[in-house]
Amino acid sequence: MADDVETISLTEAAERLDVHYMTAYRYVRTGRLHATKKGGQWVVPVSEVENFNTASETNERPVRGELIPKLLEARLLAGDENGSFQLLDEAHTAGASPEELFIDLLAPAMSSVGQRWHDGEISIADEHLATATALRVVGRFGPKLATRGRSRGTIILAGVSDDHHSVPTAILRDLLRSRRFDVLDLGAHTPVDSIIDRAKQVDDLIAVGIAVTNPDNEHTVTETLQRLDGALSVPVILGGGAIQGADHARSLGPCTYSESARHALELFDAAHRAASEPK
Ligand code: B12
Repeated sequence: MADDVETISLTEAAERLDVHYMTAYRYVRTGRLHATKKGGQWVVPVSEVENFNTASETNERPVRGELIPKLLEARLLAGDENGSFQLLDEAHTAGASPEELFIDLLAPAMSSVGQRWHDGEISIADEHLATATALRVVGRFGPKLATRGRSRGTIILAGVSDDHHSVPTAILRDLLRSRRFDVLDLGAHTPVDSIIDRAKQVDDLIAVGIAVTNPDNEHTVTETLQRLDGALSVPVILGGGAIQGADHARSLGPCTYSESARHALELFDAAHRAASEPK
């Protein structure tokens, strides 16, 4: 913030907005009120407060859905775990479903981070900070989405060897847990032998989910699918940003293709139904 910008303390801003200090602080943490820290104290441009006041009626309600991915992206790029968490938490309190939180709010924020990295607008360090913060927020939010009740069986998720993208399986893990599956997320860059070893230790295995996000890794994907097909008798659900459609998935090897996160959830439900049918 330029030195010539007239600023006031957050306490003063709260008074001028006629809200409690903590409400004004929440506006800052969720990115609705632009503020910076000077000497350890939050300061707010006077112009921000004036602009904010004119739109006060919308600020009491949770942030409108379409605004969240952009605000969330800014919080993630700032490494602001609390602010990112709070944005999702408010949307959750306002009724957003687990799918809406992670697929419609978090995933687009991360996708925009990727596009801005690709366009050279942000650095690899920025992308890494946003990703590390996203993983912390998913980890913190996940338990809020888990539902009680009898387990519907176990699902193993993994990214193939040489694919270092770990958010796709982290997100699907919590969405599947919210549907009462036990989920073993082996994470990114998992050798196929390890997937097979772990799968053989599970007695209620429903399916294996493979996420592919790195486009330069097809031979490893093919080897993984062929090995899993030979070793396991459960469906292997394949999806992710690097899979360009059903034909592409089929060309890579034996699998059930999922075109989106929601489609993947439906396919895991179908695998559960198939596994529950009397033999
Ligand atoms: C973070 C990131 C990285 C980080 C990953 C760190 C980490 N711990 O995760 C690092 C820096 C390592 C990285 C590296 C690279 N990356 Co990168 N990365 C990203 C970024 C910005 C975010 C990924 C992410 O988390 N997305 C959010 C989640 C939610 O992604 P999602 O795909 O929507 O996930 C959903 C699907 O998988 C879906 N789904 C559908 N069916 C199924 C089935 C199953 C079983 C599962 C689990 C999920 C699933 O559900 C998920 C949840 O909603 C993306 C941008 C983007 N558009 O995603 C680029 C991006 C994926 N990366 C890209 C590239 C090219 C690379 C590199 C090759 C760059 C390079 N030359 O070095 C390397 C490859 C490294 C490697 N060996 O993997 C490109 C891929 C382009 C393409 N598809 O053609 C992207 C799109 C950036 C861009 N715009 O160009 N990357």
